[in-house]
Amino acid sequence: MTSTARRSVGVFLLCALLSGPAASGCGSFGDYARDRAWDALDMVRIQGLAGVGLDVNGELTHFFGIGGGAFHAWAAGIGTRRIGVWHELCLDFDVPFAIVLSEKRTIDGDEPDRRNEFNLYDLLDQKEHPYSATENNKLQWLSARICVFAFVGIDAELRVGEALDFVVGIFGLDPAKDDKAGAPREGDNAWGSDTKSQA
Ligand SMILES: [Ca+2]
Repeated sequence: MTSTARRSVGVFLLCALLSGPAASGCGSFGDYARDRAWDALDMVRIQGLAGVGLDVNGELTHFFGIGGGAFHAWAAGIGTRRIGVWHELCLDFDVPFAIVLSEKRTIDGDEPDRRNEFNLYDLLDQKEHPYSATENNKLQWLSARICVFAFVGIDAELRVGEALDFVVGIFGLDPAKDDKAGAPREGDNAWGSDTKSQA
């Protein structure tokens, strides 16, 4: 079993429990329950880490942060629509007062699976794209993250925008536009290179 498959097993079992019985008798309720389960999982990322590197970093939204570092580590916990164990490379660079904020994260691949970068100078110079990200909706901007790593560590993120998506999702709304998206499949960019957002 590949690492991608392993980390999806827990999520798959959760969704199978929710959608399996319902799907046979009422497919739409099965879809609804599965999407609520994914939305709930989107609200936090929390990972225990063990590997090589140093990182101390705090971020409030994708625009304000302090600290930085880099690590290459095994991660265990909750990622984006995945539960399990995976190998992760993370590069952080946050200068106070939002001069530069950058995060690049690779999970089992060469290209960054997840990236967001903001440069205040580019904004002040009115350059075309002071912010860019691989994640595809502005709800991603509302988050609080802390990472402390020195060969072992923890990386935790409360995703306020995704919590909002979960709450209104109960009533059938989908501001994150991620319902029916399901889990990242083998070989997929989990966040979709074709959904790059720029602002
Ligand atoms: Ca949703």
